[in-house]
Amino acid sequence: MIFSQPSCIKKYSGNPILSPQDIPFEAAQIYNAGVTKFNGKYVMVFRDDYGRTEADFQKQREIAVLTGEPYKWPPNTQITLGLAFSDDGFHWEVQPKPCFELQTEEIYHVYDPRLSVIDNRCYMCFAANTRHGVIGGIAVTDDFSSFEILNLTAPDNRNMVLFPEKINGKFMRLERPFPVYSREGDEDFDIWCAKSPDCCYWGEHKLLLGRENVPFANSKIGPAAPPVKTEKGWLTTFHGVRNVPEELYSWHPDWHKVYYGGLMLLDLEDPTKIIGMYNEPILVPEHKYELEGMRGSVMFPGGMILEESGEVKIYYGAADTVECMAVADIAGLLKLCGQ
Ligand code: BMA
Repeated sequence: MIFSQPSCIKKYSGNPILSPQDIPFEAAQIYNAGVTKFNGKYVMVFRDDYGRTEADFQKQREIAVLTGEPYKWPPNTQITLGLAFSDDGFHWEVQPKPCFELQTEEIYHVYDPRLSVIDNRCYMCFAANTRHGVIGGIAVTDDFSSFEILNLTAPDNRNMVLFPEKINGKFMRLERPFPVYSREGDEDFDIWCAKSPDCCYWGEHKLLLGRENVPFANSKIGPAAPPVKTEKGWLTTFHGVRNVPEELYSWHPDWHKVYYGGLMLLDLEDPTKIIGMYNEPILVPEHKYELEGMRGSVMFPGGMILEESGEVKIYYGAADTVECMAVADIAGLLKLCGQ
């Protein structure tokens, strides 16, 4: 199935907006950033994978060919989260040091940050790989130098995002647990939602969107950028994965997944109800920086900002290697969702 990029969403001509060479500390891939506006500035927290370059992947390919053994991933990958500020949302000033790490005997590293400003505090959801599975976490900060951890989930869960305000007095989040027994087939996962009185204790879990209701995904789906409030409802991106038979460009062999950006609209009063959805992807890989990288054809939105002018900035990781953005106007996006 071939999809085309909707014409109302324009990829920024200056893409990528952030690449490994822009980072003043060790960086091999920069992607899947969370972006918001906080204290009058645009703020980005980005994922920085280091210790594993294209040459290391290539070396492993040569070893596999020479020895006839199965391909082994290059060792020593590490991940940290970096911080950048911007006055216009397009040009970024990267801070000299990473801003957040969480390493314990149990937790290896955190990644895929998502930012939401609620009551003038900046909340950051993240995923964490642990010895006993993948978990989601929520931290809060006022200055990006100290963070308070509010919640860590049980495995397996990730891709959590918070709504930017309390709804009927409660925090609300979208999340993507990955149950293996109850869904037929590999990696067939859905989007759930949950509520909390204080952002620490979470309950009222409910299925929001089943993968089977996303026509362009034949594998897992999950939240992407945190929702934005519009007159018509909560507009939110999600990611939808399509397994394809042909091998896609990747630094390692056997990569068959296209990650698309999707778009849906949730009810303002009760965001557990979907009131509109675009049946095709809103972010389709088409440029070299999207098709070629550590894992080609991965489009992963992590930030969406609605400006007063009606302009919408969408930030996305491309090919698990660089950070990019696209611009749309709110009327066009709502139209895609049937409004
Ligand atoms: C997921 C996460 C994302 C990544 C995606 C595609 O499992 O690791 O950060 O973009 O895979 O590789």
